[in-house]
Amino acid sequence: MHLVPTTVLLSLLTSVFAATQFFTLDLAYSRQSPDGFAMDMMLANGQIDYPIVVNRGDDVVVTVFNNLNVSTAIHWHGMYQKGTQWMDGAAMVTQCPIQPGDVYIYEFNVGDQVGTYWWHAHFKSQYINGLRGPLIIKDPRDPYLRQYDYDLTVTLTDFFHNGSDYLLNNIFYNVNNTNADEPVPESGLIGGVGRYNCSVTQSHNKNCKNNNPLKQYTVTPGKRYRIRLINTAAQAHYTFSIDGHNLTVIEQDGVYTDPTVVNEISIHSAQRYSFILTANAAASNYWIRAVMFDTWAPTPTNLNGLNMDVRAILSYSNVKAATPITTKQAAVVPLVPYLLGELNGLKQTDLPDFWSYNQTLYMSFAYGPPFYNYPTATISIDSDTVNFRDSQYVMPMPGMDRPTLQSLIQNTTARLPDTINPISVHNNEWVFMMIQNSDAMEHPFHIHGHSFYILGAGNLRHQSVQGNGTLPRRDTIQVPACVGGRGGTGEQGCLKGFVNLAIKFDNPGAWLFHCHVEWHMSAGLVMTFINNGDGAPGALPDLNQNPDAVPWYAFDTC
Ligand SMILES: [Cu+2]
Repeated sequence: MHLVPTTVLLSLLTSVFAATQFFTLDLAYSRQSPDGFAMDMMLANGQIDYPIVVNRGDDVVVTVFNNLNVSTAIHWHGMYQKGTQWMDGAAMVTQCPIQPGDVYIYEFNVGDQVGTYWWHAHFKSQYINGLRGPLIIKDPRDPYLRQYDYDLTVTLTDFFHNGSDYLLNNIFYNVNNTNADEPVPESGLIGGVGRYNCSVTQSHNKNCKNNNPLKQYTVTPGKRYRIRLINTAAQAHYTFSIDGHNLTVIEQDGVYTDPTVVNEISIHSAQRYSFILTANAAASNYWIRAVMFDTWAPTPTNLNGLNMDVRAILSYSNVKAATPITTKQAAVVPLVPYLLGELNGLKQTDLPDFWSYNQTLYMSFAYGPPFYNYPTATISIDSDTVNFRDSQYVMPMPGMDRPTLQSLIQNTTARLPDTINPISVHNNEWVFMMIQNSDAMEHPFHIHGHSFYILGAGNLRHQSVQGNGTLPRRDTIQVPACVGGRGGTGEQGCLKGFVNLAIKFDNPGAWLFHCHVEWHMSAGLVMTFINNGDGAPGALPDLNQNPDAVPWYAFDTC
């Protein structure tokens, strides 16, 4: 008998399941009242949180019809897009915006990526209007497959009663917004449903119905549920819990984790967790809680009627559905993301030791109103090869500039504009990166086209967190806030928050790295990693040899 290596068997298994999956996203305006207040949203196929569900190894073909009256682009958050860099969906980075009336066909292979992702517009903060939804990759080789009976997705978001253009141009970029305050949402949604108190704002009344029914999830006693939690908010950072139940976390951002039992999960914008919930409590109705935590918290008088304590209901199928009377578990067992190790993943000792990294980057940022009183976010970088100070990212402008990836493909050694905060990396090099936070709030940073390892986090000269198990790996991580200043958190003399990351740049292309708070991104808290492939054959398409290597609509429509 011949012995076949396991890896061969596994790849055979993948190819058996892999298929080409076709989807259509028809982007259009749709009048909805998810929290009781009726307004025009931008939705795909007329549905809030339209889901895309595929299997490991699949080719995914998504035809996007832009029936809006504004340009847009759709990003597949967490997908590496290896070999299809122009499908990443970052407007003016990897493609031209899709003009009103135009079509863009996104086509990519998910490779070995599995788990919980999401799709969202990546242009001018548009996703907060509703251009967002789950992207789920099911895994026939899921090591936890036998530990749950059902698989469901729960989105958390913040909901605004105004559109993104108004919020950006009238509220955020306002000369009177001298504190760079972010727009405050009117409500929070769980599974696309929330409840707004219409009596708070008189002018809202004619479009508003009180006591909007909350989202209800019904469970069968004794059954086990994998719940995929996705934070699709513009800014809101949620503390999530379910009364009377523990949550066994098994996945973060598409990466299996060591099984970790908690009863509270703190989740930032763009992050995802899967946990297993067993319906083994007394048959009853329980509160699902998602409590917003953010910088609006100290000034609750100015909250537009926002109730930061967002609720949904977990109902056992053998009792009558009713408003729960449960309370939150008294002893909190929180999830510590900096310690949530990857299942069978790498340890610190498997990575380069500190002196062996190919490049070290020290990044800090400033957020505030230094420029003509308009909110501005800037990045400073110290590294072996790059130095820039207080530099604000400016998106290449449609009609004037080219998308960054196009500039790179056309001339892989050209100097790219400083305004995109470019950082060149060599193909396959390891980069050590420390992000320092001198601000009073946590900021969730996201990398396109890669995931990063989290080596440690904490506050300088103060406690730090570093596990001795396997390292966490994911695509979005919050940097701890600056704490303990003389005048309180975030004041002068506070201890800066930091997170240390290790990134292997094994994906040629132009990849954004940015804060996922939409307002901060719009203010310029963004930089661009540039990997030109170092001339490796096929690293980037050669448009002279093969003009059709990239679809014409990627670069020719702006
Ligand atoms: Cu931020």
